[in-house]
Amino acid sequence: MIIDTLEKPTSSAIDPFSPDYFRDPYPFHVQLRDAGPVVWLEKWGVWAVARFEQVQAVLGDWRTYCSSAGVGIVNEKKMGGWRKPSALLEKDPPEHTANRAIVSRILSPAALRALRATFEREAEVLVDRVVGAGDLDGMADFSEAFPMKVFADAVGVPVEGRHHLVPWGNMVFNGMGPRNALFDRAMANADEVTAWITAACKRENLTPDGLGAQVYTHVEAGEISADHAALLVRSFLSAGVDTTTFAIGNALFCFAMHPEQWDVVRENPGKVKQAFEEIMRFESPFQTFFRTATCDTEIAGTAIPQDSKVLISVAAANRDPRKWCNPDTFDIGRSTVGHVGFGAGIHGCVGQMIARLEVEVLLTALAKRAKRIEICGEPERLLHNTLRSFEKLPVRFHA
Ligand code: OVM
Repeated sequence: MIIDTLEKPTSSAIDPFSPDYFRDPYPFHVQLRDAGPVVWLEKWGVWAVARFEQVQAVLGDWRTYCSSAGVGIVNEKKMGGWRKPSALLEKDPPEHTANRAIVSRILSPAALRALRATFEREAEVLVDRVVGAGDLDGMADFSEAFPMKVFADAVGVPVEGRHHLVPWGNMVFNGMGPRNALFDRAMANADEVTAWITAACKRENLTPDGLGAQVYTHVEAGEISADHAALLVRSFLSAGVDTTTFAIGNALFCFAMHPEQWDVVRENPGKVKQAFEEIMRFESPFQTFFRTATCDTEIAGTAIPQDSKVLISVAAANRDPRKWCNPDTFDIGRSTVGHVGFGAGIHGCVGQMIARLEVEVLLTALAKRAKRIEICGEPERLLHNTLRSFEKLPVRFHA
């Protein structure tokens, strides 16, 4: 493409991997969106898109903005990554297509229907345990407890050592950021955690009836190798725990801060689904990731050279006033159509239906029993390179 009217790039000193940003990213999102359709981030030497229009355009154009150089800040094609690349997240078509088809079928609507009754039973058990139980940590005791039970059971992960899923998720998602203190802390026990995860992905360590075991039916059919199956199972364990844990934590916080909207849900549990979409828009758990330019290109007249890393702020896009009315208002009654909390395009979250099932079932059970969700202490914000939620969320569920 020949472009003769290139804009002078807008640059910014904003650091999206700094504690100030993690504590409250939203004022920075305003600045990034208002700076222009694409912004040069001086601190890290990467581009950033934060407006809805450009986020959607970049996510919709995998040929120009690839995933196979990693979706973190590091160009893994040039530098290598800290783990073997994911067969889904860090692949482009055609490999991505075949791998995604396998996982997508395993997470089909029929498969999820079969999980619902178990999820509902476990939601009742957990809600029973927490409602009226006094001061709790909404993260460890509720938000993490549920996926760690139902999702790990569904995949067929061994119960023994299951706690390794938490530091693994921390490695995966903090590992997409730059080599800062969060990155290093996440990797502190990497060898032990990786060894456990690697073992857990093997056929002989998975329950015979779970989602993980189903990946291995494609080995028996001669379509993929056992190593490749293990890599696909690893995606379940990487993408499926932190994301849902933090989404549930964000839901608790939103409803604690907006008790009148919790009342609406309690009176009409049919509204839980729509409420969850608003939570995904308003407090997207997975806020920041990257694509890499495969060729010299441009965004709204600004030249983006080949191999540029482009930071995508789905969280900023989800509050772009160019797209949403009163974007900073949490409103479970609004239309959330088009939110990019699950990403968009060919890499749009393949697990979004199981995530929705988990959260819907859990919040529905909670809505039946808890009149009020009270924040009973100072919430401790999660400082994290790519995810937004809480480290600790002191909470009381009132019967
Ligand atoms: C994967 C993977 C890891 C993290 C996130 C994700 C949001 C996928 O290993 O495939 O999707």
